[in-house]
Amino acid sequence: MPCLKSDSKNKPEKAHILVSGQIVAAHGRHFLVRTEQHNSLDCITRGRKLDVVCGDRVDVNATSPDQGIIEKVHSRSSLFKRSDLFRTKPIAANVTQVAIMVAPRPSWSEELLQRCLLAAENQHLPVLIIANKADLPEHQSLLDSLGEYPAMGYRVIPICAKNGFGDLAKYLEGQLTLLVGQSGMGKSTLINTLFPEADAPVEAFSEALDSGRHTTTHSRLYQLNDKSAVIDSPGFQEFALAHLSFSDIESGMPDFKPYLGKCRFRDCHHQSEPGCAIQKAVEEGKISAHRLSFFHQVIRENRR
Ligand SMILES: Nc1nc2c(ncn2[C@@H]2O[C@H](COP(=O)(O)OP(=O)(O)OP(=O)(O)O)[C@@H](O)[C@H]2O)c(=O)[nH]1
Ligand SMILES: [Mg+2]
Ligand SMILES: [Zn+2]
Repeated sequence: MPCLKSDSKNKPEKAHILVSGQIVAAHGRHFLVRTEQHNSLDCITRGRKLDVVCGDRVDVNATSPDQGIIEKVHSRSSLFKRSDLFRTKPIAANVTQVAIMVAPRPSWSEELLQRCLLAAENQHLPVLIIANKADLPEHQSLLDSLGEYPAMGYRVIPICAKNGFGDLAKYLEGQLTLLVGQSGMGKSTLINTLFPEADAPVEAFSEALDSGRHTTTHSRLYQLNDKSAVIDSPGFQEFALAHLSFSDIESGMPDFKPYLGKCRFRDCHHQSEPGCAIQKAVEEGKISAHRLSFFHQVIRENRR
């Protein structure tokens, strides 16, 4: 129940109401909060330091029937983010799984997919890989390229978001799913298919540049039912992981797991050390060579 508070002792009292809710849209320093009473409030934060993202649970001081000030952010069960040397870019809070969308056109990047996987692993979030645009002839080669990911524990779900969502709905049930991916992969198209009233902006990608047009500029949460929701997010072209330590990166590679702790040297960097269990697994074809070079690339980048 909302509780009534008064501002001062003697002056005519300006009552305000404290309510709890969830951030369903974040536009710079403006936020849309959906309250537990199912009202929508346009909000700003009390202090500039208060970091708020889509999915956050917050306490709001409702200053009018449709406006408020965010006073407090509740502790988060997860925070999916990327970060470079200069700043951290939180993307969504409290999500329970991450759906990474890829598609054959515009060109998708396996490296960006792997970076998202590391960010999700770091927050212990299960991942769905959505292989969109099943109607395009190049889709089979996309699926072939994703062939090794199920063995790492990632479900690969082919869909044609333009026309439907196949059996995806069952994977969304009971989850707060964050939908991420490069620009132009079809995230907002899927949102519009899942939520016909959503009217999320969608735009054709640029054939000339072979890339999306960054159509979605702000994250937005769409409620599927009482227990399930999906957050659409802006597409990206890079995904830095400066917040991850060597051991975060190591333990974020599920295909490395059976071999970790088995190298001759405890501080092995899996480069050219003798008795390295990871290099041996690569030689024996148990880990793909491109996964080890991706690992070294992220480590090198974070060292800089
Ligand atoms: N052929 C085909 N095109 C699709 C499909 N899904 C989406 N598209 C097209 O892909 C283009 C980009 O779709 P969006 O939904 O805007 O992509 P997005 O991932 O939200 O892009 P950003 O908001 O920029 O991150 C649009 O022209 C869509 O019509 C599909 O299943 N098949
Ligand atoms: Mg979009
Ligand atoms: Zn090693």
